[in-house]
Amino acid sequence: MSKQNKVALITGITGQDGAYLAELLIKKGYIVHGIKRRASQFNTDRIDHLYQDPHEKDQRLILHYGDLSDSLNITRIIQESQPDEIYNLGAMSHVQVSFDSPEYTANVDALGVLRVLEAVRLLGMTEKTKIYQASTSELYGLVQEVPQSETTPFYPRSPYAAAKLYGYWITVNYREAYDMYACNGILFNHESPLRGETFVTRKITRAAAKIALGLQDKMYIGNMDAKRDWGHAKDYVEAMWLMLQQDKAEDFVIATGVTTKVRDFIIAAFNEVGIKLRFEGEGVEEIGIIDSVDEAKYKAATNLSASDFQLSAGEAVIEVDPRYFRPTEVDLLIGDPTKAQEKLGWKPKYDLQGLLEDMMKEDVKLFQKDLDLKEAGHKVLTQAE
Ligand code: NDP
Ligand code: GDR
Repeated sequence: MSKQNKVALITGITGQDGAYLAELLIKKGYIVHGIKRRASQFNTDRIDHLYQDPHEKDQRLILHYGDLSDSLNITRIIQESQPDEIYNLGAMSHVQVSFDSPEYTANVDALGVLRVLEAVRLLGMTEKTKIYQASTSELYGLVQEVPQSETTPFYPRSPYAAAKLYGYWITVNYREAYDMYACNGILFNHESPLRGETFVTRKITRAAAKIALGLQDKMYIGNMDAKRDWGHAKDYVEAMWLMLQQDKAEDFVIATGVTTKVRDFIIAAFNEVGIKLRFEGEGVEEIGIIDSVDEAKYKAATNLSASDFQLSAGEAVIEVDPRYFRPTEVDLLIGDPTKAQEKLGWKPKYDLQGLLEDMMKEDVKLFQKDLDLKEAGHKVLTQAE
């Protein structure tokens, strides 16, 4: 292997962004080290296509067992892998779950960042190693101004966001105190076919695909009035890499500049499979009933004809369930990516429609397999999300 190969370490490599970033860096000729957590079952689905047998020569992807709550482990992995670049993507990343596990979230999402920075400092690697910290638009929380930019004040609204606030500032502090190349990407929501199943976009695309194929007849949802600036994860990992290729470490907002209501994302997703929804009522009483099926669109998406569109209860219901409401909500996110466009030359390739089409196509494909199993007489399990 050439001496020119840069070495990167990705925490959170088994997650959505970790998988796309690992693929991007390997394409660019990097040797990629990643930290995976020990689990009782394989948890590397998203990166299995990049996996190499550890006995092969010229390893491009090297996985280490580890956890951001374990400073000895983090320090050892950094020492062994000697990375030129660290992408700290590992986190308990679900906002609602952070209300259930606030202490764990703080340990991983706040102190985990400190552990990475301090390991690089203690190992005397501050001149060698550049660090990317996965900061978030959740830092803006309660709306102070729109669109949100690098200068907008923060007002976190969840244990997740409060922990990420510490991660943001400790990164800035290490940059200033020890002259480290450490920067924050303040990324707005980004999604993909690899998105975790319990985030709202993926929950919706999965439900629309299953409902279209007759595998499910109802979707429970939380606050449909929240607005998010949704981009594609493939575009966003490109921005992470660009942030570490500059002369000077700086923090950047990465966003599309377009915001959309959860409700409109639902309508658009069902529209992709030719199913129109009608919303009725207000608040928790609000339901949507399948109104009609666009024969051509439905057939194109599912390979079925509209007469195959059968639901057990006769109608697909979108039911608001307060269990998905958060104790404190972030109502409106819309980012201003001007600085990233000007200084990094970053420009997303996907718009919302492109993102939605990619997600719906993959989810229909995924559940078509379930449909085949069902038709062959197998039981198909569905799980509440
Ligand atoms: P995911 O939830 O898909 O992935 C999170 C990753 O972190 C997984 O690999 C997970 O491992 C790992 N992880 C969780 N806990 C620990 C721990 N204790 N020690 C080590 N690793 C751990 O998140 P995304 O890929 O969507 O996001 C990547 C990062 O970017 C996160 O930090 C997130 O907070 C942040 N972010 C995400 C945005 C988004 O819209 N996606 C927007 C802004 C910021 P496992 O697979 O074992 O669970
Ligand atoms: P978010 O993403 O909290 O913005 O955090 P999520 O998709 O979970 O929620 C977006 C909005 O949708 C509303 N919502 C629901 N959310 C979920 N998960 N499930 C539902 O049933 C539902 N119904 C309505 C939520 O209330 C919210 O307003 C994501 C994560 O990736 C973070 O790690 C990241 O930092 C931010 O994006 C930017």
